[in-house]
Amino acid sequence: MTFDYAPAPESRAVVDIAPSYGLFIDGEFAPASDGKVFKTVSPSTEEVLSEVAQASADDVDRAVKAARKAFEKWSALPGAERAKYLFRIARIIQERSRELAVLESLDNGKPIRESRDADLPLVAAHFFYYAGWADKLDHAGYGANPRPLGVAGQVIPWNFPLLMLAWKIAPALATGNTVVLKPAETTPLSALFFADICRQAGLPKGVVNILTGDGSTGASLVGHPDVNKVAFTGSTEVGKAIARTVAGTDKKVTLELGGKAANIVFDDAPLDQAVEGIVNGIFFNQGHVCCAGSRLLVQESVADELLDALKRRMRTLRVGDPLDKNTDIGAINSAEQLARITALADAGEAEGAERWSPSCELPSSGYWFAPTLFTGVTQAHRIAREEIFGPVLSVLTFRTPAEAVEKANNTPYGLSAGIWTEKGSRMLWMANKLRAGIIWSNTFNKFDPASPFGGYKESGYGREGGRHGLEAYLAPSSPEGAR
Ligand code: TAP
Repeated sequence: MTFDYAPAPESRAVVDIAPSYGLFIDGEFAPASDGKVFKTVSPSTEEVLSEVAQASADDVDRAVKAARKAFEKWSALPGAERAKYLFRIARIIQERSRELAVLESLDNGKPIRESRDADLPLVAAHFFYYAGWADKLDHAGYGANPRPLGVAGQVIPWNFPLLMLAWKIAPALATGNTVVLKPAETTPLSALFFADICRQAGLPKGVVNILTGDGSTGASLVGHPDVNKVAFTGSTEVGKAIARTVAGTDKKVTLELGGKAANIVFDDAPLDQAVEGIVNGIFFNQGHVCCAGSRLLVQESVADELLDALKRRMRTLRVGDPLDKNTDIGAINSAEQLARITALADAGEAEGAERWSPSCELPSSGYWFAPTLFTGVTQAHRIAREEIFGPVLSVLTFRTPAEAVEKANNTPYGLSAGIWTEKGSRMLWMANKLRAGIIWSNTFNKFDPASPFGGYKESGYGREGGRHGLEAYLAPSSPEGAR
């Protein structure tokens, strides 16, 4: 299937999607051992994009064996040699970035402007960043000759398919581990294209294996006795199940789970800038963002002014075709996710919050949800407590900084927070009081491969990104310092 993404003939970019894909094991694409397949659809059209192999427990075993075999040589390569492969992968991603951006928008539903200008540049940046560490691990602060763990079993969600893959695979390979990765069921395609990039880069067979499948494939991978390290991004519920599976084993685990971030606006904040940050915080990627600013806490004295400006701005948001460069909000990733968002928004209304959306026409096929604002929200409402993972903002007010902190921290999650104020002293005071792994001030949703990312409380443990991200893939060095 060929898709044209052609705003102008001279900037034509095309992605070729095959009618079917196999699993990527030991450098080859092959069908599942029991022949099972599933369909992946475009959430903006409900059109079937391709049929993909559904990995069985036997396939998991084959992939882990391939990764184990490859580990011997891969871990023994000098870091500078591993770096060459990672740099090569990063460059190919840059070269193929338009194709990959279109693919990501088709399979996920996200606006092309975001996949092109945010996801893809960050994916390449991650590989470049960790390529740079591969020959400097002795200087990472883990003692001389830090050792890789072995085979990493990695399970990722559907909201940033290629970016989550980069967060997982780049540090694992840089540190000398080999990988078996399972992408989410609704977004398998970019991981399969990445498998092709690994071949193009000449990566030795078995170093990266991609197993498409559902939750049962993820569970088999996590529970496989020869997996040394588990890296998971996804829901808190599945994260807890994974923690139970690995309890009592010597597997090392990192969990990046849900969030319910407070975006806190003080009366001295630059309000126009804050409005942009609020919009970016909750409507970026349809709100399918674990660190989304889904609770707006606004100081009472500026609440009316801010909400007026926010509504004006929301009226300008365009919802629709992900491949249109003017689209701000694309499709909801799946019918199931749309049902979850709808149910929670309905609960918000039923519990007494006031619902508002700008008038906007939604396409007739596909999965869509208009940008939505709830005012009159109390801390007891489900929309203030539960992760919606959609374009729905719950607004609460506060009077004092202490009250803002109390409300912001009143959640089982602890992933991120935003602070909008002109006062540097207040930023620092708040940053110390907020129980969140990432805190932005006068900005939101800023990412950098050099910056560690991860949560407190039920948002999980471990950090990805930066020097800290290496730690998750390294064993402490032996007393002799020998590998
Ligand atoms: P999940 O249902 O948790 O799925 C995540 C991944 O785990 C998918 O690949 C899924 O496969 C797989 N999986 C499902 N059940 C499993 C099991 N029992 N054992 C092992 N793997 C299993 O989450 P989702 O719906 O894809 O993503 C939304 C959630 O992820 C949100 O709560 C969001 O906050 C969180 N999230 C967190 C972060 C960070 S960085 N903290 C980033 C992105 C998303 P299937 O696709 O086949 O179900």
